[in-house]
Amino acid sequence: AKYQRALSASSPIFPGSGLNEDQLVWQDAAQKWGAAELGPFSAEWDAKCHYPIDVIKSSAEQGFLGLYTSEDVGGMGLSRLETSIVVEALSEHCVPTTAMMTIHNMVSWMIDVNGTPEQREEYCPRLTSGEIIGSYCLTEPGSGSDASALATTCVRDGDDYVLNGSKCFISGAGVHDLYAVMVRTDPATKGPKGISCVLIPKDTPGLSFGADETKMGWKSHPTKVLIMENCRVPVSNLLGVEGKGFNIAMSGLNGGRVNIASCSLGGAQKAMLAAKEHLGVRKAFGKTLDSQQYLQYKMAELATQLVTSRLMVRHAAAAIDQKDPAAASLCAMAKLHATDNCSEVANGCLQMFGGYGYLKDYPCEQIVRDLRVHSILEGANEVMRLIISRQLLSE
Ligand code: FAD
Ligand code: 2MC
Repeated sequence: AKYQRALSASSPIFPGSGLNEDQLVWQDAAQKWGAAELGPFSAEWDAKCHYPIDVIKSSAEQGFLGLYTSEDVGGMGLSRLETSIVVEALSEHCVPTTAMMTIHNMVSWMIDVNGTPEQREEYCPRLTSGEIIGSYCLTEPGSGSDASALATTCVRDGDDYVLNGSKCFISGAGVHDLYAVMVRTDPATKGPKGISCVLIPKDTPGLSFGADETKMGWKSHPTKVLIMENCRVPVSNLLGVEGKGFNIAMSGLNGGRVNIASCSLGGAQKAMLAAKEHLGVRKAFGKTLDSQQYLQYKMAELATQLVTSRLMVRHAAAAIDQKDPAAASLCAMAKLHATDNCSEVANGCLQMFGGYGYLKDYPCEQIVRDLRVHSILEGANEVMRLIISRQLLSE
């Protein structure tokens, strides 16, 4: 049976607005899979801090673990715009699980475009098929926003690299199988040019993990410190060339930022659908809440914030597809605008539930917690302002 959409095309927040047939097919597939495999379990995973890694792995059958990875290594070869549409639809059903899938997709793409033929062959088919899952490791205890100040050392010893240092806040750490780690191969060169990207399999001697962080949201997957103590990998695990690791990391993050912003869209959309339904049934002062003009106008404002966010996210995704020279700034703008606005949308929807909004029995409470971190990670929104203003003022 055809999947029944939650909204008709005449709704101003219909996410299929302006999409072509192929895009609508992908959106439907993601909606349908998310509604069956994520939505019914998301609250329980959150409450129990359960990481549904098996569900993530099973999504490979739908193509969701290699959305924009090339087809010759098992990916779907989708555009970033199509990827954003899929990610938004999935995250309507579970924000943190979808977000984790986007980090994995980013790692898969980084290896696809920067890897040697041997690396592509070794890793990409296993990543896209869900046999292995990847993490992205840039942040260190001493360097978060100022990422190119990273201090993890990577010294060549014959045919090996020996790594020492630590990464913090690593999503999926301890569970995932492959870590794309940004390290300093040239200690004499401070800043971005001394940085390289190295692939470290989980079972590598010298690699260990800290305890699970206790978080406000994104509770259904682990976040841990990753520790490298004389961790030895073959030189063939270098991704790209020495000194280009920061560029690889940043170009991965452009897509990452669009995808995280897409996760915010899905969360906000879900919150709006729930609030809309609630206003139609909850009575106060003798009539349902949707007859209060204040709430009607508030809904209109929130819907406008949601739709402007969606437009910016899709514009930024298309900018990557079109190799637009302003893509990095457009991605930063989309992330800044969408993550902050969608958090406001989710919080505004929570408010419309009154006291019930604060309860875990209703969806907005979890969405507000899950969306909050999107303004911090994959580059804090203050850094997005830095990226935009640098490019704006230098042109
Ligand atoms: P800091 O850099 O110390 O910044 C602190 C505050 O100062 C922020 O508000 C920041 O915006 C502001 N600030 C800093 N510099 C400036 C400036 N020049 N102008 C104005 N304001 C400024 N990292 C990974 O590498 N991989 C992961 O998988 C990953 N997953 C994460 C998951 C979670 C749940 C969280 C919370 C974080 C994750 N991170 C991950 C790390 C995340 O990317 C960093 O937390 C983020 O980049 C900010 O770095 P920081 O925490 O060191 O903050
Ligand atoms: N796209 C493509 N290239 C980029 C880029 C981008 N978005 N940002 C920087 N670069 C390139 C830049 O063009 C330059 O290239 P080249 O040397 O070839 O000319 C190189 O990278 C160095 O750039 P900068 O000179 O701008 O480097 P700087 O040290 O000033 O840092 C800044 C730039 C602040 C923008 C960067 O450190 C940053 O993005 N910080 C935020 C860190 C971050 O996003 N962390 C997220 C961790 S992952 C995560 O949170 C997850 C949940 C997975």
